Amino acid sequence: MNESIRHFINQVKIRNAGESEFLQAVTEVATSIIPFIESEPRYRNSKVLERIVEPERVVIFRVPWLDDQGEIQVNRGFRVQMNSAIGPYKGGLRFHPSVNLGVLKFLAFEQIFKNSLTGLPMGAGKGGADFDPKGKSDNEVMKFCQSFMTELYRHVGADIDIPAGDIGVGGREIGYLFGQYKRIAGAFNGVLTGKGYEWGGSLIRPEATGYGLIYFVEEILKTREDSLVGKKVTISGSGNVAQFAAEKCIEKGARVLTMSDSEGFIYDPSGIDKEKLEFIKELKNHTRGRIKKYATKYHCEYFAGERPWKIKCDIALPNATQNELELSDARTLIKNGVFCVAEGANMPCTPEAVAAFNKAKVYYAPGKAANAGGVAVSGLEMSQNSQRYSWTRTEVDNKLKDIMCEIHQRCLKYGKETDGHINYERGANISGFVKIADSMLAQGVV
Ligand code: NDP
Ligand code: 2IT
Repeated sequence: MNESIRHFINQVKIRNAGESEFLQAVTEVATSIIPFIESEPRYRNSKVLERIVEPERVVIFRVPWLDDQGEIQVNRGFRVQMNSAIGPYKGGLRFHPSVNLGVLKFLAFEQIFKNSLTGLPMGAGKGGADFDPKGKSDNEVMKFCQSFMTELYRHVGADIDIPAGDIGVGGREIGYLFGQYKRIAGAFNGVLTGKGYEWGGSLIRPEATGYGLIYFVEEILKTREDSLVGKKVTISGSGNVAQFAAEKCIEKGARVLTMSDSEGFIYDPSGIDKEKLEFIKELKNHTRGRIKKYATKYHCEYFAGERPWKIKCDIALPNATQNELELSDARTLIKNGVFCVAEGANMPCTPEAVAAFNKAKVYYAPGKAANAGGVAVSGLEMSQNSQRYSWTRTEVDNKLKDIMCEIHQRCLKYGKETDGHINYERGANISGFVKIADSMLAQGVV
């Protein structure tokens, strides 16, 4: 690490002590961007990176609600409005007990570069609460969402800040949040994305992150004149991203061997097919049960408390959460012949794991590029809302494919190394940065 990178990271550390995920994300980006900034005086002299790491605004608020027993519960809500250089703040809401300011700042920071890479006019934000939807009744989830929006509504708006889903926030939660926003604001507009199709949502938004991830993997495979047919794929997670990544893999002729939740993973050597995936969707989206049930139903192995990275595969797709794939997992994957790792989740690979992949010349696609399909179709939902019009499934799906292909091109622009290997991490960071930095410079000292 050179001296200016070390100095920059130290300054960020002092100002954001204890926010380990945020510091991890900043270190990753700064390491690839600072050498580039040093070669471009207009970025260096304008302290643009120093500005980007400082959120424009953070709101923290109390979320009191009554549970089914009539007891008062208190949670903490957040919205990090990170960067509005290229559009209104845009990014998901996460409801999970592990949510804190540092986690949301890391996610909002990643969102800056991701949204920039989509080519759409979206700034960056992220929010959420330390609320755990697991084990709560629909009524409790609704009460919580209503209380959360009762405060959040004054900070968001269709031209100001447009939240969406993330871990623990899917169609059900977006519905409750939208209903409450509409009542308080007295307006029906595109303040949230991920809405139901009948009330302003976009077709393909539920599928977009997972499908987009696989379209991105296909672009990688094209660089070696290869395809997904017959490839062995391991997936972690069994939520929104994992389900639709698996669906697209199956459609493309790959064999999906694993899926997981926070309690363990299932290994199905014969492959999760369409029918088995429907079982997982029903289990996770409606009955809200544990992945272990799959192993009982389809008589395959279940590994309690473990992650799927010890299973031999060609392609690994970490689709659950941050730091779920560590150096030892990376080593096992490399030893077992993995050639592509693409992140459906945000920052699922630790920095040591990423370094090991790059050293072994494994194609490593960072989340800010590979999982950008979700927010991209959110952007398309915003466009449709503004036009008061809906595009067909095929129209949205084709636009998603084009966007993923363009993101891949943007990564190549700055990511190609002298030996021909593509460093997608550097490519995504620099390409995402240039558009933001140029916009900030054009807008003065902002
Ligand atoms: P869901 O809530 O639908 O699913 C999350 C999945 O990950 C579940 O299987 C969950 O298991 C598992 N998981 C969550 N937290 C942990 C944890 N701490 N340890 C182990 N497993 C965990 O969320 P999404 O599928 O929407 O999100 C998954 C990832 O994708 C996140 O990193 C998110 O930021 C990212 N992402 C999501 C997008 C979207 O549009 N939804 C867009 C781009 C990125 P369990 O049910 O047991 O908790
Ligand atoms: O991490 C992400 O990009 C998301 N959770 C989706 C954000 C969005 O606004 O659709």
